[in-house]
Amino acid sequence: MESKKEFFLECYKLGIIKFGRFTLKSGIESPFYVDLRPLASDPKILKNLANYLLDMLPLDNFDLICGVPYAALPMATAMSLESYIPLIIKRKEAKEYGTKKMIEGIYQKGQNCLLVEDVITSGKSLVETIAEIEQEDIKVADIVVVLDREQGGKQLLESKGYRVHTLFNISEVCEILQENGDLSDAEVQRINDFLKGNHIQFEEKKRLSYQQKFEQAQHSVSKKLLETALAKESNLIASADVTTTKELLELAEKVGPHIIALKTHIDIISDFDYQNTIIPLKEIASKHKFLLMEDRKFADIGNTQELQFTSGVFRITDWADFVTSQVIGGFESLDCFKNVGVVAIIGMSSKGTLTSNNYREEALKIALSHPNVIGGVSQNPIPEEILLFTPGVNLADSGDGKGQQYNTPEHVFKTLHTDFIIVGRGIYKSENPEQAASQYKSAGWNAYLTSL
Ligand code: 5BU
Repeated sequence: MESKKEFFLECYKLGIIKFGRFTLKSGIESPFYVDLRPLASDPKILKNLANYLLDMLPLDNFDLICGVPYAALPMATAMSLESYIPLIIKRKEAKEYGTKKMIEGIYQKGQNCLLVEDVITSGKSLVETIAEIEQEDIKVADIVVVLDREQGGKQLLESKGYRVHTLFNISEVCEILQENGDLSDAEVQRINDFLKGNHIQFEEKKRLSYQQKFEQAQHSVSKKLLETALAKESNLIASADVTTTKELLELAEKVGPHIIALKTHIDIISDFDYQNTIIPLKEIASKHKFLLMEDRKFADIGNTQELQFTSGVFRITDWADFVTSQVIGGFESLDCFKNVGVVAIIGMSSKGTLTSNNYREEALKIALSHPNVIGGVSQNPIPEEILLFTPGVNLADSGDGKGQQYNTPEHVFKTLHTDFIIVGRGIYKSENPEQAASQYKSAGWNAYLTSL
């Protein structure tokens, strides 16, 4: 057999240990994550593993072998095949019918059983398993473990009189990986601190600034938005969900100085008239230097979307700087939005939305590859190549009783690295929309600065 170190590196290639930032079942954040189940999928490795484990043990002591379910089951089976020591199986839950047995297989009371475990952390679950086996009058004195996470498990079991044989422990594994150039000195230091029980600081991923995003932006509308944000020191988009032209124009005039864009649902304006609604709205937008975002959420085939975009009474193509669109119609359905920027709907803020992980992943693929797309609407982080627009923002972070779910500006900048917040009722329903817009503008800008 190859050396233990070489064997470990073979195992490591199967992806059994990952380094980074992981939240364990206990809620604790760990700098590494171990899952040895892939070892069972490589027959040569599994067989070698069985022999490495057997080599460490006084085999004459054992009448039986038992693996802790599930990860150690194939390991125990392989050890049984290599050593001819009979295997027994411990159930995870007792059978609900019939014998109600916890242990399956052929055994006699008083026999000695070797217990096999893949990973030991605190040792608490092993203590429980041993108790269940001992209840059947099977003796356990030795436990063999593939990887010791060195978090007190071995000591706990030894204090109860068990012998614990471990093939690898995490410090030695880190040393091997460091020598091999797979782990940096800083990562090893962080892991050692974690194992000593010290609080560890994970490096927060830094977001790109508006300036950096401006420099890398390809689309003219992205550039315009970022330029406006920097000039006005604002990342606020006010959502004007009002239903008359008068209210729309009044709101635009009041909030104009504080926003980078006004978001409209133009089809809810009951007295819409291109001359009287759009022409003055465009004048206010150019006076206060903000863009117009029509939240149309197109969701059809390309040809229909093109008609909805260019025709009808609204003629969105003639005045909107950018529009929102679903990507449910596929990549080519976005081709028609040539003269505007498209904000793709990746994830929605409402309770029970169907924009699942899987949907968002597929939607992002379209958004990231389509040249008309400048950004996405989402409640989750998205890649930095496109801009992130986040609605569902309110300083009072509760809901609206109709399924809307709110977050504060601090929250969305800190956790999502959002670029622009969209605020509707927080502003237009406020007694003083101008003052509210100014408050959201400061809150958004400060949250952005803090997130840098
Ligand atoms: P509110 O009053 O701040 O809840 O308004 C939010 C606006 O953002 C409203 O116009 C919605 O149509 C829009 N919105 C949203 O709230 N959530 C989403 O996921 C998407 C759009 Br997409």
